Order: sequence, then C-alpha cells, then structure tokens
Amino acid sequence: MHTNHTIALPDRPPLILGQTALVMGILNVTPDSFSDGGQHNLVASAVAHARQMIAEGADIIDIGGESTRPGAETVGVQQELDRVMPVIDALVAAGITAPISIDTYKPLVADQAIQAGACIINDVHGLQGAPEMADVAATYGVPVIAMHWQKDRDRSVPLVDDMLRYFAATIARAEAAGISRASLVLDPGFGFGKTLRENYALLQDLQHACPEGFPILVGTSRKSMIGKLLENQPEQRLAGTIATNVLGYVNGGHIFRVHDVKANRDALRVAQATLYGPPAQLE
Ligand code: 9MG
Repeated sequence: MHTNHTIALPDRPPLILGQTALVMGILNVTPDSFSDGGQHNLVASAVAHARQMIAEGADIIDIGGESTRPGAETVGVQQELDRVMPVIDALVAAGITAPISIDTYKPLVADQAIQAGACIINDVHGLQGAPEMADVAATYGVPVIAMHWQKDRDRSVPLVDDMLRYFAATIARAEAAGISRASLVLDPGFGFGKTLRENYALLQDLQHACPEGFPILVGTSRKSMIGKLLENQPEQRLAGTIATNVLGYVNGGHIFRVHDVKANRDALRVAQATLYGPPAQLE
C-alpha cells in the first residue's frame, strides 16, 4: 500500500519513507505565534516548542515565517529572514539534529536557511514561483516538498487532471535545474484553491492526484476543510485532523505535517499496526 523511498539529506541520515509515517511538526514564527515578550522570548519559546515536538516524535521540524492562511499578509524577504534565521541559528546552537525544513517560496530565504542548517525546502508554490528556487535546491542538494497551489485554476478542468499537469511542470522544472526525482516529495496542497468537496475527494483519491513514484505529504492540520465540516475553531480540530491523517495514511501518504505531534503520531502508529501488523518486538 505504501511505496518505499529513501530521500538523501546533506550531512545527515536519509529520510526513510514507506510503511512508517513520518511526522513533520509545524513551527510557525509569525508575530501571532508564541509569546509577545520580545525577540529573545520568541526565539526561546520556538526552541522549547521544537524540543517538545521532537520529544513527542516529530521526525522533521518545519519552520515558517509567513503565514499562508487565507487573508494573511505577505512579508518581505528581510522580514521573513528576521523571523526565521534567529530560530534556525538557535536550534542548531542547541544541538537539535532533527532535520529542519524551511517553509518558504522565496529563494533567498531558502538559501540563507540552508546555509544556517535547514536541509529541506517546503515550497508551497511547488517550484513554480521564483525560478531560482529550483537552483537553490540543486546547489545545496536538498530535497524539496513541492505543493500544488494553482491560483487561477481553470475550474472546467477536473482537479486531478489539473494536479497531474501541475506536478508534471514541477518535475520538469526540478529536472532542468538538476534536482533528482528522488529528492522530490509531492503535496496535494489541502485547502489551497480547492473547494470543501474537492479537499475530501482528494483525501479519498490521494494517490491518483500525484504522479506515481513520488512520496506524498499530507497537510490538513487544523485546516478549514475540518472546521467548515465540524463548525469549530482551529484549536478544536484535533479529532478532525487525526481522522484526515489516518485516512491519508491508509490512502498512501508518507509524511504528515501537524501542529499536534503526539496525538497524530499515536494515531498513525495504530493505523500502521492495523495495515501491516504491530512491531515484531511486541509480539
Ligand atoms: C506551509 N503550509 C501550510 N499548509 C501546508 C501544506 O498543506 N503543505 C505544505 N507542504 N506546506 C504547508
């Protein structure tokens, strides 16, 4: 049910993707996250939160300095750097060795973040924003999580067809820049330019919406596709998030981007035991 992939990371053990789901913990460094007690407190709180997520089983820490929530303001390169760089520096200084992904569509931010210690690019523009993004990934040999976000989608084209076409362009761009196919993770982009019905159809048909042979990241955590259904606020969406992640796992997903690491990790372990049997040492 799960395809196997080994994703090389610079100067670190590779990511092994297959039956065992990987959990990516979300570390947002935007003004509304963490304390409002100034820069030092913000960095300290971010490091503490990363430590907690790792203790709870996060395999990757995803750091972002610009919110992609609908209506959120975009920020300039310098402002984004000012938010994320002190946190990456502090994580490295604290000896945190979990792989760090940089959630950005700006090549300059990705470049600086990688030089400071990030080793994965999480690009919500799927390598189809700034052309230099693919070059940054190729230069440093880091993998890319390429998300589907087709802003002016032709709604007469079925979503799955649009996604396959979009990902074909992403893969072509990666290959032209010298990024190997084995360094790409594809992401359907739940909530990005999709209707409620499309989001759920996508979850059901996950593997057909992404070209074969690539690992898939699922990012539904606390999103409005859950909130619209359950009529609740983001902090109340854990049960809904777990349901989507378990279904995403059963339907072939490999990496799960979440706010609540422990609960999702536990649920994914139970899902794995159900599909593939419990770990041998527990028998
Ligand atoms: C930054 N960000 C917000 N939602 C996301 C999702 O679904 N996937 C990825 N890769 N990044 C996301």
